[in-house]
Amino acid sequence: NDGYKLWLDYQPIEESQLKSEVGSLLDGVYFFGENPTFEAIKNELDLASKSMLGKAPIYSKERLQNTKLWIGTRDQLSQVLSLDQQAEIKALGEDGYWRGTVELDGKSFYAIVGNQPVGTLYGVYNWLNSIQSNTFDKSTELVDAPKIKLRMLNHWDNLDRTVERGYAGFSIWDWHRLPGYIDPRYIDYARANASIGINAVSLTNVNANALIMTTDFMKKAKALADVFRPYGIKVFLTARFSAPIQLEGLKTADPLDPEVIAFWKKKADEIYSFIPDFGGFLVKANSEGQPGPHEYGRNHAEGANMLADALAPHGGVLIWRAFVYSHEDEVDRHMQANNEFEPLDGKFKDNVIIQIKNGAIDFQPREPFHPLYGAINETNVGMEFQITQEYLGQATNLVYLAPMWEEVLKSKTYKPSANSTVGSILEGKETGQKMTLIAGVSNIGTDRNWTGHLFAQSNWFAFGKMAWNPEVTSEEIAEEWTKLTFGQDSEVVSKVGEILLESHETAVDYMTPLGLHHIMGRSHHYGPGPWVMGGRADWTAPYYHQADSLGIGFDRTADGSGALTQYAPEIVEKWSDPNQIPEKFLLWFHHLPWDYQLKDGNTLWEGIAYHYDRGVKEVRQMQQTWASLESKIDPEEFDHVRQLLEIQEEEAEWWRNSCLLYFQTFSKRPFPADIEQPEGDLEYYKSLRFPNAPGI
Ligand code: BDP
Repeated sequence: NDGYKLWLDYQPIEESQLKSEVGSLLDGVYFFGENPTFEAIKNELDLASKSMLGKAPIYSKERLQNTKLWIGTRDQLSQVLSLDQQAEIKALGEDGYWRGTVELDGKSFYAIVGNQPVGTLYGVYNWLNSIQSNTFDKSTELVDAPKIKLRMLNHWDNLDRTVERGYAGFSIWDWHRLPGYIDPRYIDYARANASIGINAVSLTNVNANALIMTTDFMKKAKALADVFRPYGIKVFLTARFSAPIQLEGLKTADPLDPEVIAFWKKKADEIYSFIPDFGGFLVKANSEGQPGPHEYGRNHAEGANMLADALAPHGGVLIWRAFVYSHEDEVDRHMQANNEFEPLDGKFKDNVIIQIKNGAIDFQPREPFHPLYGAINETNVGMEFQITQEYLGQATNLVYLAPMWEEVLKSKTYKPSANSTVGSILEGKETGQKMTLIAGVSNIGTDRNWTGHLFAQSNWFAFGKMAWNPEVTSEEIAEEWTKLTFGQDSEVVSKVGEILLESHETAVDYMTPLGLHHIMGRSHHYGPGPWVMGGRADWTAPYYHQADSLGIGFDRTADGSGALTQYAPEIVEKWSDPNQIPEKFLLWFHHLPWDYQLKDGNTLWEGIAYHYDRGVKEVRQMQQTWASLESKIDPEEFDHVRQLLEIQEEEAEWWRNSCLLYFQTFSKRPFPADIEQPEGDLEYYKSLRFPNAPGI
C-alpha cells in the first residue's frame, strides 16, 4: 500500500452481519433524480462496494420494487418523508444531511437525504465511513451539519509548480497541460476533500502571481472548477494587488482610482463568465513585501472593499489576510496586526472576511491564540491554520496537529463575552457573523501518498473534520483516521492513537519548549537556528528568545513590549504573573532568570534541558511503539514510517544538542546530570547549511 488512496481505501469487509446488511442495501439503490453530484455518489458507491464487498451495486429504476437504499434530496423525497422528518432535515441548512430508516407501506428503506445534493454526498461519505469503521447501525438515525460555512484549503502553489512551504513534491495543478488535460488525480483530490467536508480551495500562493488573472489562466482554473463542482467545492484565486499595473500597464493600483476599480470589476466579471460559482479572492497585501493599499496611503479596508465590490454582484467573497507586519515598524511584531486592524473594525464590507492565523507570530510549534480574536467584532473573521509543517519538522517529522488546533479553538478569549472562545467566535455565535471560515494551508503535493509523510495525511483529514465541527476532539479524529487508514485491530488503534496524540507535545519539547519560538534555521525554517542573526531584526532568533547572561524569554507584559495587553483583562491579569501563566507560554511573555523556579521545583535552566531531553526520549518511545506493530501494518507503510522516525530521532537530537549548547553559552550552568548529555560542538551545528531545503 503506497498510501495513494488515503482514508478512502475501502478495505474488504469480513463475512459478518454488517457485510450482509450493507450488501443487501447496495443490491437495490435508487436515486431520486439525476445531477452531477449524484453521479459522483454513484462513482463512490461503485468504488466502495467493489472494494469492500467484491461486487458492484445494483441501481434500481423504480423507487419501491427491489429497492433498499434511497438517495436524494429533501425536496425529492418529500412524498415519502413525514412532515417532522422534513422539518428536521430543513433545519440542518445547505450542507446538512439525515440518514435513517423510513417505513412505507410496510416496507422499510434506508435513506440518505441532504437538503442539497452536496449534503446527500456528505451523508453518503459519512455512511461509508461508518461501514469502514464498523459503527453502522441501520436503526439509529443520524443527522449532521457543518458549523462553519467555508471549509477551505489554501494552496501555496506557484504557477511553475513549486510549492511555497511544500514538502510533498510539486504542485498537483499541472498548469501547463490544463485546461486540455484533466489529470485523474484532480478527481481523487476532490473526493478526498468532499469526504471530510472541505468545500472551498484557493488554488494559488498568497505571494501571488498576477498572471493568474489572465484569460489563459482563468480557462485553466475553470477546468479545475468544473471537476470540483459535483463535489461541492468552490474555487478561489489569490489576487495580486498590483495586477492592474502589471497586466494592464496602469500607472497605479490605488484602490480609489476609477481605472483600478474598473480593472478589477472587469476581471471579476470575466472570471465569473468562466466560473459562475467562483468563490472569490484571497489577498495578502502589505506583508512581507507584497503590494497593497498602503503604497497609496490607503488602509486595509479601502483595499479590501474595492475588491469586495467587484465580487459582490456575483455573490463572491473577499478574504483579506491579517498576517501583516513591517520591519519599519519598531513595535513588537506580535502587536502589529491588532494595531492595523482594530481601528478598522466595522469598516469592511459584508462580503469581506479577515483571515487571521491561529497565533500572532507565525505558525510556531505552539502559540497562544491571536489577540485579534475577540478584538474585532463588527467584522467577519476567519481562521488560518497551517496544515503543511513549515515549522513542525516539515516532511520528516511525525506530528499530528489536531491537538494544537484544538487548544487554540478551545482557548477562552473573554471577549466579546465572558464565555467566548476562539471556536465560538469562528462559529459566529458571538457576533452573529453568517459568513464563517476556517482555512488551512495545504500539505498536498505530487508525492504518491499526497502528503510526503504518511502520517501527515492525518493532518489533512483532521483539518477537514475540525473545520466542519470545531468542537470535535483531536482524540475522536485520531481514532477515526487510524481505523480508516490502518483498520480495526484494537492494538493498532490504541497504539497509533498514542503516537498521534503525544506527537505534538513531543515536537514542542524538542523544538520550542516553555514558550520559546521562532528559533528555526534561517528562511527555510528547517532545523534549529537559535543563533540566527543579521538582516531584519524580526527575522533573527535572538529577537524572539532574548537570551542573555541574566535569563531568557520575550517580555511582552506591560513592562516589556506590551503585547500581552492586547488580550482581555482576565488574561492580562493572569498571564502577567509568571506564577500564574500556563508554563507552556512562559517564555512567550516573560524574560526570566535562569534560576527562576518552575512549578516542579526545577530551575528554568534545568526545565529547559529536561524538556529538550524528554522530546528526544519521546521520539524513541514512538519508534518502539511503531516497531511493536510491525506484524499488523502493511510492510510498505510500516517501513516508510520506520525510516522517517529514524530521521526524526536524529533531528530531535540535533535540536536538543544545538539549542542546549547554544543557550548554555548564556546560562553558564551545567546540564542536569540525569539527562543524556548534549554532545558535539556548537560551532559544528552552527556551520550546517541546507542550500536545497525544500519549500522556500
Ligand atoms: C510564513 C511563511 C511564508 C509565507 C507567510 C505568509 O514563511 O513563506 O509567505 O508565512 O503566511 O509562514 O504569508
